Parts: sequence; structure tokens; C-alpha cells
Amino acid sequence: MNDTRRAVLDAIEDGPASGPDIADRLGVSRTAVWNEIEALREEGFAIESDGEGYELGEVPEYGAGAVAYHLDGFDDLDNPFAVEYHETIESTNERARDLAREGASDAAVLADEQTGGRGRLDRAWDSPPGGIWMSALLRPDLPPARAPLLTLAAAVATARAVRAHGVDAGLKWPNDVLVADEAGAERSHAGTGTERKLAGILTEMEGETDEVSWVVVGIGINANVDAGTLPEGATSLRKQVGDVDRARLVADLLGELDALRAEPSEVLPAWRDRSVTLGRRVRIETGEESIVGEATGIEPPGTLRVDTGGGERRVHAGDCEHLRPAEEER
Ligand code: BT5
Repeated sequence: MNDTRRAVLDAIEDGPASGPDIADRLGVSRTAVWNEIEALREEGFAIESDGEGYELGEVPEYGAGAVAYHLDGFDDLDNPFAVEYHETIESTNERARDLAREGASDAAVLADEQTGGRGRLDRAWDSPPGGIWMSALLRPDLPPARAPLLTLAAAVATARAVRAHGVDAGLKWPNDVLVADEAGAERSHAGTGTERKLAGILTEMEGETDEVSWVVVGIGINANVDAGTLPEGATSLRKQVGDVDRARLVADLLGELDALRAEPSEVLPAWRDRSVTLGRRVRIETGEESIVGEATGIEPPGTLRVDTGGGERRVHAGDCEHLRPAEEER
């Protein structure tokens, strides 16, 4: 949302304001004010106009305008991401990559539905209408080797955002946001219970040896969708707490992500706090080998330390499975 549109929205939020007054206050023409009012209406904002002026009614439920409106609520944030919304798209990561190639930065692509959502290693990611399928395009001042930190930052941001909507989520290395199964919650605490996947992250990037050119952080959250239609082992916010205000949640998520990218040193401590992997028996498939042991720690830029009993391994990437004692020997 451009600055003038935002200022017009602010002006009509708390009661009627006349076109000429707004124009004077913002130092723009009356036509410019009228154009912005029309653009806001097109974005779904209900704006009444009578003798006293314009007044904001209903805010659109979801979409670029709704997210920008709620992002305003974040202190000190000056609209950190330009939000683009699609009702349906193949993959928000693909679209964000296209934007990157066009030279854009600090953009967020959002869709109600993806027809070709992707997980890691070209796995499919189910993305029915009602979810939060979002990709943020960043140009961080980082060497590529440190980019994995952004996956962890996205996981922390997701956990914080869903917590604000009533769901207590844990982080599984490297890219999952999980919720303890209700029936298994107690066992889970003991490290042996069931957890279901609420959200996943797919980070892609391009860069030279010493500098990242762009990073696309794709975040998929099963929000207002029926868990039964998702792959086995998945859960949704609808299942956990009922439907949520997605626009508010996306704004929370982008706000948290923006704060964490500004303070990279906070990412690992925050991730550790919410980790459900540390302290657990794990099996990690790296593609070349299978490493089994206890996850003992995480270090920059997101490397997992695993005590195999025969020595400590540092694992940079892979698929991680939390083991129950009976499964260890499999
Ligand atoms: C991930 O991969 O978890 C990364 C998911 C990233 C999705 C976002 S949505 C916005 C952006 N645009 C995209 O196209 N992608 C990103 P991975 O760890 O590889 O997990 C993939 C596996 O999770 C699949 O093989 C399924 O088993 C399972 N899965 C698929 N859809 C799921 C869903 N909606 N919820 C939970 N699990 C799912």
C-alpha cells in the first residue's frame, strides 16, 4: 500500500473526514484523495461517504489491503513488505523468485490457494483454499552460508504468530512447526508423543560465494482448512482453535520476520526456546547417510549437533525424524 493511500486510510479510520480536509492535511490534490478512496474500495474496504465526508466501515477479510491495514498496528514498522495477493497461483515461491529476477525486494506474495505448492526436494505441498501460503522476498546482507538462519527465523516468526492466535507450537529442525497431538500431549512432553505438522518452510536463494543476491522464504501454514483433507500427520489451526483472522496472522508473521531479520543474533536463542528437537532421539537422513543419536544443540547458521554415542556429528541439512525408543533400532 503506498504512503498516500495509507495516510488516507488513517484519516478516515476514526470518524468522517472530508475530501478537502484530507487533501490539505496530506498536501495532495482532492483528485488524489478521491483516487485513493476508489483504490481502497477496490481493495475491499467499505468506505461510507455523506455530507460530513468519508468514513471507514468494514475492512476486507483477507488480501493485500487487509494485511497492509493490520501491519500498521505494528509499532515502528513502516510497511516492511509490499504485499501482493492472488486468489489462486501455482506457487508463491515461484512468483517471488520471478519478482526477485525483476529486481524487487521486501515483497510478500500471498495466495488463498496454490495449485503447485512445493516442499523441499520438489515434494508436493498441499495448499487448499483457506490456508496461509506466503513467500517473502528478502535481500539480506549475508554470505550464502549464513542463509539457513532465515529458515529458523521464519520458523520462530511462525510460532510466535500462531501463538498470538492461541496455538502453542514447537519447532522441529530444520523447517517444521508442529503441534503436540491432543491425545499425545502428555506423552509428547516425555519426548515420546505424537506431533502434527502445522506449517512448513521452504527457503530458496541465489547468490555469489560472498553475498546473497536474494532469498525467498516460503511459509505454508494450514490455517482455515480441514485437517482431514491434508496429508497424514498434518494439523490445521481450524482443527486446533477454529478459524483465525488470516490477515491479522499474516501481518503478525511479517512483523515478527521483519524484527528477527533486523536482529539475527536473537534467532538461535529464540529457536532453542521453542525447539522440540533438542534433547530428543532423532534420525536424520542427509541423502547420503542416516545419522541416529540425541540432538544436543544448534549452532550458527542452523547446524544441528547430534551425539551418536560414537561421537558428535554436525548436520547442516536433512530430513529429521523424532524417534520413540521402540523405533530406534529400525
Ligand atoms: C516443507 O517441505 O515443509 C516446506 C513447505 C513450504 C510450503 C510453502 S507454501 C508457500 C510457499 N510456496 C510454495 O510452493 N512452498 C512454500 P518438506 O519438509 O519437504 O515437507 C513436505 C512434506 O510434508 C510432503 O512430502 C508431505 O508429506 C507433507 N505435506 C504436504 N502438504 C502438507 C501440508 N499442507 N501440511 C502438512 N504436511 C504436508
